[in-house]
Amino acid sequence: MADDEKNNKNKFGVEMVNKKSKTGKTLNPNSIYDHLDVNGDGIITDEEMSRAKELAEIEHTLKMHDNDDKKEDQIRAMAWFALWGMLLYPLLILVTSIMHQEQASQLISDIAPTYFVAIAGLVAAFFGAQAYSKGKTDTPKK
Ligand SMILES: [Ca+2]
Repeated sequence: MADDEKNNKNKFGVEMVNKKSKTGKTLNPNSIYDHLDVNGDGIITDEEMSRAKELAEIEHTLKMHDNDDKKEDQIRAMAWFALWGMLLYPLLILVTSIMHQEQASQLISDIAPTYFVAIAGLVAAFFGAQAYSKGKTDTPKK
């Protein structure tokens, strides 16, 4: 085997890669990390990499805050709905009674104890969760 002809191949015929070229990494064409090269010089520096990471973390935090906000709104709406239901429940009995729907009136009255206990539990859970999450996040408010 003549060394000068196949100087880039080892004895198995596999092309040897020059070790020097391994120090600089290259991205795939159309890599999903192309956007990390902010200034477009074709080199993703450590700085660009860490900045992208910071931005991703900030984005994530903002999204989490947004989600928490929506969740709290939802829970608050639910608590209000439950309280209004509690308030209007006796009224419903009264209305059915006035309309001489005695059976309906009786049925609603029968459900009342279960309903009130369930709603009370729900509202208690709401306030409990509020107190718990307030105690857990003792970071100062903005
Ligand atoms: Ca760059």
